[in-house]
Amino acid sequence: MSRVFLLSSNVTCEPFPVYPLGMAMVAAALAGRGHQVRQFDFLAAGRSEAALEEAVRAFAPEVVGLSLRNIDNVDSFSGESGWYLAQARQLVARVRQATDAPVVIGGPAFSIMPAEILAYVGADYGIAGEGERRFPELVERLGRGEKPEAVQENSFLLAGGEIGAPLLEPELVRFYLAQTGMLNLQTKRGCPFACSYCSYPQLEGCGFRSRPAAAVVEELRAIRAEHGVDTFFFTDSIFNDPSGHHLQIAEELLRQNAGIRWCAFFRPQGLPRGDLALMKRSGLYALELGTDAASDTALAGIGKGFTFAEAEAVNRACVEERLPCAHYVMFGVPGETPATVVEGLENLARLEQCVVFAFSGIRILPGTDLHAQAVREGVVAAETSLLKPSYYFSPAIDPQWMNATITASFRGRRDRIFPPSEGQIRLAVMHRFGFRGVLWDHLVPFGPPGLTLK
Ligand code: B12
Repeated sequence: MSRVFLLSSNVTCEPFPVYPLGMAMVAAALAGRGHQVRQFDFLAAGRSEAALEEAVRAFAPEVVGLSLRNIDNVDSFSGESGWYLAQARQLVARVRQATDAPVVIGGPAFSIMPAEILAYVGADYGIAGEGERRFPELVERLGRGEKPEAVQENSFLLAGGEIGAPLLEPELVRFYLAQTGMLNLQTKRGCPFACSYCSYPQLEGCGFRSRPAAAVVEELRAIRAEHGVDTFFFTDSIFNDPSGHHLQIAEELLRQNAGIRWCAFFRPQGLPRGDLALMKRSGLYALELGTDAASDTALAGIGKGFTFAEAEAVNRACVEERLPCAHYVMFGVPGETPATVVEGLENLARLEQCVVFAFSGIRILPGTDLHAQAVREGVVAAETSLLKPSYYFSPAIDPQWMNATITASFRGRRDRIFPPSEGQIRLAVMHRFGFRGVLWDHLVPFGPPGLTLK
């Protein structure tokens, strides 16, 4: 049995602070193997490095685990303030002042560029991908005095039915409930789609590994009973699954009378009104839509596999069901031209009673098709490190013109948000006025009552 100190380094509050679920999942796995675990959340601790150092000293760990959720905020307008690795590196240095225990790093951000991040933050070991099996194994090998390899590459380990419950810390639950009124849970892992810019298949595998719906809902009910939480965000890469697992979850929520409200990230394709109605009855209160681009040319340019008309049909079905939805779209993607920017903005203008968050350029992630394309087109050199963000902009457009054109098109509309930092300002105001949850749903006419924000 070892003493393992877990540290969540995430301080990102865009679009809202999220409970450190990855840390809670590995904590549960470690505890299940008989290890003693202390979970420390740097954000909930008021970002106090002194408190971190004190907690590490007091616990006297044999291993420290650092959970790294974000590298950056994928917003090309942000610059240094939206880059989080310097902070993580600083935390490792601080931990080292309090202990000689080896530092192991993991988490979705780490798993995107394991070797480079390990070297940059100065940790001893890293585990890419799922931590539930690999991390306890590593802790046990270290306990036996073995010298494991520094970086363990991702291999997908757990079948859907083996994914367990997080070990939630009551103190952290209280912190996040006060911030957002919601917790998060995963109903499946994996992503079978092949969007050219995205790392989800690399992180979780190309096929869905679904948890049995009954187990998910029992867990939600247990969390509700223990922590008094009634609002959840399902963190699945894509919640709607052509095989219908999302509908099984909805049916099970109804069957077990779970009494929760929930939101998730959806692909805007194949979501007919009847399915939305079922999910709404089960507690769905808002949908985040990975529309990703605003014209058919741009959608094809990133390999989305659906048309804008399909996204528009989903928007219409949401309006008919009076379900607030938000479209996340990127401009400047492969294939984008001045004409497709204009066409895309016209398409977005037609979407009724919904919110649109627009991003300028795409954060290039290693190992993606977009990265290969960016190298081919000379947007980045093959040897350029992607630790600091590089953004893809179609060579056929002038980013400044594009940004000005988007800004002009969205002007005067409180439900059209560009750049993302603009949305952050509005959401922060709503938060100050006591609103909780995803917040953007208050900007839709049939959403909960909102503020009159310009
Ligand atoms: C769901 C999700 C969201 C939801 C979160 C909702 C919520 N309430 O939780 C929303 C849409 C709000 C969101 C927002 C953002 N997200 Co997001 N999100 C995800 C997603 C799809 C899943 C994350 C998750 O919760 N997984 C479930 C948990 C259980 O898994 P996990 O954290 O990966 O943990 C496992 C392993 O990583 C590992 N592990 C974790 N910690 C540790 C520690 C150790 C020591 C070890 C050994 C292992 C280990 O074991 C765990 C169990 O297997 C990931 C992509 C993905 N598929 O992973 C992106 C992702 C994490 N998000 C990302 C980003 C950028 C953001 C935003 C900054 C975007 C923005 N500007 O708004 C914000 C930041 C939010 C915040 N406050 O941190 C990026 C981060 C990479 C990067 N470029 O920095 C990712 C990887 C997507 C991507 N490829 O771009 N996100």
